[in-house]
Amino acid sequence: MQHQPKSAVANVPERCASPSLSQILRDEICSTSDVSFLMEAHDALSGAIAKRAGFKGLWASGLSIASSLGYRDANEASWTQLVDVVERIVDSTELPVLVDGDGGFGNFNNARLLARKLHQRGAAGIALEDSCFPKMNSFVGDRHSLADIDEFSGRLRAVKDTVAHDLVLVARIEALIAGYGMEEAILRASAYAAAGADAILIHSRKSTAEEILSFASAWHNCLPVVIVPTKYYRTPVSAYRDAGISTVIWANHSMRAAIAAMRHVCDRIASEEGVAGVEPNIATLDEVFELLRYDELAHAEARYLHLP
Ligand code: SPV
Ligand code: MG
Repeated sequence: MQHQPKSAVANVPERCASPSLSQILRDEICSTSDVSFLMEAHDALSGAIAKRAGFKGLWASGLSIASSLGYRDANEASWTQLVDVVERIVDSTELPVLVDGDGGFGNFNNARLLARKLHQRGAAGIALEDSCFPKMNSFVGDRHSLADIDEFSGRLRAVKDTVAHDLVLVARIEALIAGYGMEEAILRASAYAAAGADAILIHSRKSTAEEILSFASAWHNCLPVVIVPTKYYRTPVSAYRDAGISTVIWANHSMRAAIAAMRHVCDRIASEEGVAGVEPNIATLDEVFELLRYDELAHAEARYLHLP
């Protein structure tokens, strides 16, 4: 996936000039020629690090963004907080970002407002799940209530009518999470395809990929299939390739890595009453300055800042 930066100036985006990002995401998600990957970002820094690692597209994870804001993944963060974070991720990375829009924060009207605002802030796509507001993270508890198929299809149609081709629309099925079984999942996938979804995200809480591979086999790629192998993390990507999966989302690993690293460093500094011990194992300040492109600012100053 190639992406030409729109703006040569770091952190100065071309507002709302993102059909190209959306098209890039569409080409990736809708291509079945090979599997593509989206890396989780929960802020501009994690987005920049993912970009540095070579990822060409990002997943603005609801769980990770909520966690970094100190909220639970239960619609505690507002949709305006979500779009603010997404804007920073897009501005700083200039990568296509698929945004986890949860259930759309309400009914069809809330969902289309969210989608329109995400488009305005430069997102490339939105994933909407068939949960009820307020949602609960798929891996917490076992009483997830599913939205009515027709009502959720209305949310999808409203988003499609509002942002048409400007945002990739991924319909996420929580039927397997909620324990409804494969037949219900396929029924929902067909309904969401008819409602205008560009791709289907099938989610599973099983520790093996059996369930999502059965779905892929029954679904025959009627629409591209997106998966989130958080619980079935041992499955090799070759299995997804063989199954014709279009997109794999690594959904929360930067956030969880950050927790482990910050916990470790805080514990050491607290117990050692000093920072000498941790210094070799943390990012240098030069790395920080390089990541955030302080060099670009210096060049810009030389060019534009003529002080008397
Ligand atoms: C997220 O990253 O917020 C997701 C994936 O929706 S999951 O946490 O597995 O539900
Ligand atoms: Mg989520």
